[in-house]
Amino acid sequence: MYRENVPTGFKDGFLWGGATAANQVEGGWNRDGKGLTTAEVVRKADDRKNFTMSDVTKESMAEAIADKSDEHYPKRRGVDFYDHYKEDIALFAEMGFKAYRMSIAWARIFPQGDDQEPNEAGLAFYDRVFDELAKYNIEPVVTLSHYEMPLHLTEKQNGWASRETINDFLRFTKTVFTRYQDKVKYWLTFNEINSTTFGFTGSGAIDAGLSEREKTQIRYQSLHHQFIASALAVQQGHKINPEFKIGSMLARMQTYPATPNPDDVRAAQQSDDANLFFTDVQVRGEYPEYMNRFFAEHGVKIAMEPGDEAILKAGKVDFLSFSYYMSTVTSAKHAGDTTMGNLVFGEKNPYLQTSEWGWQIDPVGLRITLNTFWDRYRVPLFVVENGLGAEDKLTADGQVHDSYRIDYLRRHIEQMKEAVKDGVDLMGYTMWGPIDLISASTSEMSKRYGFIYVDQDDEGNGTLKRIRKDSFKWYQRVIATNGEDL
Ligand code: BGP
Repeated sequence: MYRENVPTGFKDGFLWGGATAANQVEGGWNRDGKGLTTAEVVRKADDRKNFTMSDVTKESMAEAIADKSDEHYPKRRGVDFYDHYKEDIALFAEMGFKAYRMSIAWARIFPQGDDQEPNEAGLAFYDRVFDELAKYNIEPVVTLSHYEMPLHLTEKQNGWASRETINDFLRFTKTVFTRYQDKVKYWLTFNEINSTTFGFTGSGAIDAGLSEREKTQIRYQSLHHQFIASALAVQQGHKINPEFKIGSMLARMQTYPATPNPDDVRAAQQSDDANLFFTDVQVRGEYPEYMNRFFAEHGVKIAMEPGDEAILKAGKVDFLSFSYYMSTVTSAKHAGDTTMGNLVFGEKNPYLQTSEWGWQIDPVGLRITLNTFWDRYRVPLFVVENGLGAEDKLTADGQVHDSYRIDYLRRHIEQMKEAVKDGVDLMGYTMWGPIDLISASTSEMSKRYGFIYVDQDDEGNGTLKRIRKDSFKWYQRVIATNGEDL
């Protein structure tokens, strides 16, 4: 639409805040009737490799179930938000948060996943959290499934590999949509839904020992079930409260060609398609053609039921949210040096620096991504994760001087503002991990993202004391000036 006045900055009511996930902050893994989840049976990795359901076997699961401690499973302890939520929310409020993205642990509400009645103590916990947020006018943004599910559903039906899980999920979503309909307006269905095709713990489908082809098959079938569950949840939610805004959530992988060689450019385009596929389904409401060729070439056959296509069409999301940490590079021959990343490995970009974990820092890529999404989908966008994992050090004066984090966030917010001036409709920004938490990929505590330091080490030793880092004051000012003073 033609307009003479271009936006000059973030809109009024912009949702500034931070994002966490239940299995990375809560702890209290067996309190008040909660069941065990898939995230709580993955052992702490000895190296810094990503975790997947391939790290879980029937034997390791049995071992984990028998182990009633949190010693080898840091996601069972989190940072004890379960007992510290009042203190933590007060700190978020002190920074001026307008929004707090969090997830509900499905197994607090339905401990086994297939229970017919919800666990009242679990529901009551989230009531307390939402009421606390309301005290400070902080809007909750709730992820329904963030990298976990009740473990019993994995034991019984191999998680999302089974179509039956859709019904279990919808019983859960109906319960929480109904219970919290006056307390929560913004919902996300599946965190980083593309993680399922990498076999992450959100899929709950064990694939250890399968061939690559079999893994691909089971992962895309699990994904299809999640697509259907998400589309049905969108419809269910809108019926319960038409004011609900329900979004999708993608781990965005901005990909560049290694050179201007058209073969490399095409390789990068293909890699980008492989990332946009998920939002194509959830925002446009149908499988895109280019995936048919991929499925045929990889021997994947999606078992669809009659009516599935109509469900996807009728369950389009209201907005698109995504995580953005880094960008990556692709070439036709994959000749370059590789580097680590969020979900995927990629080739090195000589123009970019990396985090201590090898993730390539690329603020301009965020502007490119925002423009790509807006151009392709024309729905409001929400950056619900972005941040820098670093090994923060407490200095002798008991402080954390994290100028590197301020620098990372500032540069990304600057580019977000550029995208807003480019005309992108951006709803908000919830950076990842406002309080230090357990890393999703490595289960380390020492990979810290927060404005708030938590005194706990990788082994779980520490007082759990919360300490404001230098970045705390900085973000407070950013929010107070609606992103003008960076
Ligand atoms: C995203 C996940 C988060 C989170 C973040 C940082 O992929 O949605 O749960 O943890 O990445 O990743 P990590 O914890 O591995 O550093």
